[in-house]
Amino acid sequence: RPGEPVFTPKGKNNTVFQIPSRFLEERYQSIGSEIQSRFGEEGDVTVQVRDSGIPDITIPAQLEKQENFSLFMPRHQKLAAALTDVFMKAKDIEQLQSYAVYARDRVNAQMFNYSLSVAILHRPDTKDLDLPLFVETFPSKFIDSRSFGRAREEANVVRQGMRRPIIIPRDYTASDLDPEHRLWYFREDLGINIHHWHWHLIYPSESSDINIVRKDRRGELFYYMHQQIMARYTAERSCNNLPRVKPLNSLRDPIPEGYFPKLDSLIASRSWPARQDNSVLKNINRTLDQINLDIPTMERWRARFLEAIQQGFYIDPRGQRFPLDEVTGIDHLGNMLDASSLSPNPDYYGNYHNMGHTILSFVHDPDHRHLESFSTIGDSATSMRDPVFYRLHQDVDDLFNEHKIRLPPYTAQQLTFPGIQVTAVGIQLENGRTNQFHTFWQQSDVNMSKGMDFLPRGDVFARFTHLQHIPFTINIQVNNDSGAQRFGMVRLFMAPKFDDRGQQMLFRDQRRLMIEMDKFVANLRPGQNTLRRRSAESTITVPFDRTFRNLDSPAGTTDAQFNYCGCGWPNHMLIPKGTTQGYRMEYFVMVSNYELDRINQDLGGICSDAASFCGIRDRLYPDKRAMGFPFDRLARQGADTLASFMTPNMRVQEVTIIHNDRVAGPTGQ
Ligand code: CUO
Repeated sequence: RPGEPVFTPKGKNNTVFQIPSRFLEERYQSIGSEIQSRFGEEGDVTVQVRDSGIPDITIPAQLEKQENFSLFMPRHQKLAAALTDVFMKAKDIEQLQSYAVYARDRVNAQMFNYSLSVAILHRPDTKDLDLPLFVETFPSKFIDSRSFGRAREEANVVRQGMRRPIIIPRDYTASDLDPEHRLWYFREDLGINIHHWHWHLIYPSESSDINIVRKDRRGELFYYMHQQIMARYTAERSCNNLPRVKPLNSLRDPIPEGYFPKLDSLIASRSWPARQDNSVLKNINRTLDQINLDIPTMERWRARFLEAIQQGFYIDPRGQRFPLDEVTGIDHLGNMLDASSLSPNPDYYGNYHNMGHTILSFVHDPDHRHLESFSTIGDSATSMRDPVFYRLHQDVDDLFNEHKIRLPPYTAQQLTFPGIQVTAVGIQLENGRTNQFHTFWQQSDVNMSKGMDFLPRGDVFARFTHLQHIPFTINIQVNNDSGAQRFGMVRLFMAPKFDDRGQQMLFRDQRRLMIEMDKFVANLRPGQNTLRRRSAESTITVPFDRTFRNLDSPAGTTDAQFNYCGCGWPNHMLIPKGTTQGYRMEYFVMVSNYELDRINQDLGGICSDAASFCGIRDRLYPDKRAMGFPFDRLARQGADTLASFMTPNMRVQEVTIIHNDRVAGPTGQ
C-alpha cells in the first residue's frame, strides 16, 4: 500500500521503495516491476531496499494480518514487542527502512504501525521523524462506518480540489433515550481518543526492551493521567445533569450501560462488536487469543492490591516486604495495577486493569463460539468511546485513592510559600467577558486519505463537530514581600463548586474533582507582580492544529508532527461544556516554592507541550511534587472546605461556564 508511507521525511508527501522482486510477497514477485512503476509516480523520495535489510519476522508474523490488534491483549503485546525489537535493532536508518518495508506487507498492519511508531519514538536516530497522524492512517477507528461509502463515492466521482468534506454526524451512536449519550462529545471526541492512544504508545505496559517501559514515574503517571480523565468526565456529567460514575467494583453485577460503536474495522473487514445493556461478565476462554481468565482470578488480584495498600507494603516473589512510601508508593501501585512489566510481583498481583479491559471487551463472546473479536473497550484508540471505560477507571481511581488517603496530609507549612501572597485572579476572555468561560460547537476537518485503500487516491476529508471554547488569558496578581527575587511554580486547577445535591462541596470530595488546567514557572520580583497566561499555553494540552491540521479548507495541508508532542489533551477540550444558564466552578491558583519543586535538567529544543499528562521524552517528569499536588491527599485537620484549606499563596476565583449551542465552521466563525 504505497499510499501509506512507512516514513515521511519532513515536507515530503510520499516515499516509494525500490524493492528487489525476490523480497516482495510471493504473489507479487512476478509483477514487481509493474507495481513499482505504477506507484513510483506518487513518491517524492525513492529508497533502495538492500539484501542486508531483510529481518527475521517469524514471531510477529504469527498474528493474522486480518485480526484486530490490541495492546490490552497479552498475546498481541508480546508479538508487537518482538516486532518493535526488530526495528530497534536495525543498525542504522537505512536498515530500519528496509526492515520496515519488508515487514509492511507481511505482518498485521495495526501491529506494524504500533511497533514502528514505538521504535521511532525510542531510537536516537529517528527522533525528529514525522509520521502521519494516527487518525489519518486508521480513520475507521474514529469515524462513523457509514462515512466510508460516501468517501469512496467522493474519491471516485469528484476531481481532487473540488471534493467536499464528508460530514460526520454530530451524535450518531445512540438516541436521547440513553442518558449516557449526552456525553457523546467527550467519549467520541477525536482528540481525546488520539491522546489516549498516544499516551499508551509512549508508556507501553510491556516491551522486550525494559528501558522502553522504564520511564520516570511511569506508574504514577498512569494513575494521574487517568485520574484526571475521571475528574474531567465527572465535571462533564455534572454539566449534563448526570450523577458521578458508579465504579465497577463488582464484576458480577449486570452492566446497565450498553454501547453500539457503529465503527468498522477496515483492517479486519468486520464491524466492531457491540455490548447489550445489562450484560453480565463471564469467564473468558479463547484458545486462539491464548486467554483463559476467570472472574475469581480477577477478584483475587484486586483483593491483593487492596491488601497491599491496607498493610502499607507490597511483597516481592520471595515474600520480602517493601513499604508503600510517600514518594514512590504510588509509582509501584501504578505498575502493579496496570500491570506493566515493572510490577514488582506480577504472579501475585496479576494484571487487573489491562485484563479488566480485556474481560469487558469479550463479554459478547467469552468463549469465541461466535468468532467475534474484542469490542472498543479492548483497544486504547477506541476504549474511551465506551461508557464502561469510565466505570472501570472510576474503580481504578478509587483503589489508588485508598493509598492516597493513608498518607499524612500536607501541613500548612508544607503548603505555604513564605513571603508570597496571591492577591487577585481574573479570567479575561477574548470577547471581553471576565471570570466566565464560553463554549460552543465547532466543525473541523481531517484528511482520511492515507487510511483509504481504494483508488483513485488524493485527499478526502471528514468534518467533525467538537466542543470548543473562546480563548482566554488568566491574570494573577502575586505579591512578593520576601525581600528577594523568587521563582514560583504556578499551579492552576478547577473543580465544580456544588455537589450533586446543590450543596457547596466538601474538600474531601472536591479534591478528587480538581482538573488541572495549567502549570508554569514564574519569576517573582520583590513587590507586586502581574502574571499573564494564555489558554493556548496550557501544559496539559496540545495545540488545536495538532488534532485538526487544516483550519480553512481541504487544500494545502501540511504534515503535523507526530512524536512525544502528539501526546496531550486536545486544547479544544480544555474547558468542560458548561450549561446554557451557566455552570459554576472554582478556579484555584497556587504559587509554590519552585526551589522545592524544580528538576534540574535541560529542556532546550525538546517538546514539552503537554508535560503534565505525558511527561517529557528522555527526561524526568518536570515537577518534583506528587502528581496532583496539593490535591492528591486529604486535607489537614480542620480544613473541611477549600476555603479553610487555603494558605496566603493560594487563591480561588468563582467562574461560570456558559455554553452556546451554536455551531461554528472550520474557521471558528
Ligand atoms: Cu488508558 Cu485503561 O488505561 O485505558
